[in-house]
Amino acid sequence: MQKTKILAFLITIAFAMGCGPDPSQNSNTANTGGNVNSEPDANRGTITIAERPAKIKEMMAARGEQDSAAPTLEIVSPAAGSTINSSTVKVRLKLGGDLKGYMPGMDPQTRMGNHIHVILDNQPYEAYYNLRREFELWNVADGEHTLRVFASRPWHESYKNEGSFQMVRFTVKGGKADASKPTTTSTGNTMADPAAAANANAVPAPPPTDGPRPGIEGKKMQNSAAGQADPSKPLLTFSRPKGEYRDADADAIMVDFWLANAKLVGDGGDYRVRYSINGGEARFIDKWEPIWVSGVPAGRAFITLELVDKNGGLVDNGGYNSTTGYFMVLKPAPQN
Ligand SMILES: [Cu+2]
Repeated sequence: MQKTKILAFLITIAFAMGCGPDPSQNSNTANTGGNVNSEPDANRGTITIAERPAKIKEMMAARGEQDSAAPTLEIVSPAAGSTINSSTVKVRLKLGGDLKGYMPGMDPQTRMGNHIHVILDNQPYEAYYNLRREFELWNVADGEHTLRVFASRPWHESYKNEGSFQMVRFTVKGGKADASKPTTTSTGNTMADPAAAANANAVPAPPPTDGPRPGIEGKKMQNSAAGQADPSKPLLTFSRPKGEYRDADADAIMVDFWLANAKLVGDGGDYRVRYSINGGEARFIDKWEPIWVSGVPAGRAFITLELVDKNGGLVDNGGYNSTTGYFMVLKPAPQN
């Protein structure tokens, strides 16, 4: 009897330690929350936190001052609250702020460069490089939508300064989007520029004013509608991981997000970001900065990112504060 009591007590302690958030843990390493599912599963791998990869540190150094720029964006179009009578929504942005040389644009050789992450509703972001031309969202369904944008570095890490993030709501009415073909295969890092679109075979031959054509960046959208996200309330915007991670790039995968109207506990605030990879152990990010995770097994993977309060309760905002993103890990077979 006594033994049973002690055991029950120990289990209670273990439960309290293992399942409750620990406010004393303010760093982003190894602070473990509860198990979403404690069953061992080979597909989940053993996730560890990696250092910022040397390759990225080198890119940061090579960029000099630009890496500490504070770019700001303004959504010129679609205007907040506007109604668009077309399934093609033209996004036009104005870049400002303390740029220190920051300028979006794709290097034709490396196919990399500074760019803007453009998010319709809560879909995965699209990359927008040439701000001199509009970015087109194709096949946008009738109804209310949310557009979110923020400035990004070539390796998809967002600029986190005030004003880098913007959000508007708009409506599409009588747009005649084709709801029967809502989705194109998400190719992740690859922009849907005309060449890529031709390669992907994913987009059927479009009419000349809606779809891929020379010089126009754009993407065919999935069928989605706006959530009731309040731009004045705590809002977590999922950004990375996305797309494909190959070989060495799969060794350390960046998890990055934008956070509005909320401070994480490690930054002196009241919130935490909870994440879980492939349905595995829930972990916490307590400082607003990217983390890199190692050990994600090869294959299709997913990550759920959630904004929670100190007690681990989901902070809801129109359904956007809990988002699951899918990505692909492509590693060479281990050589024994
Ligand atoms: Cu990006």
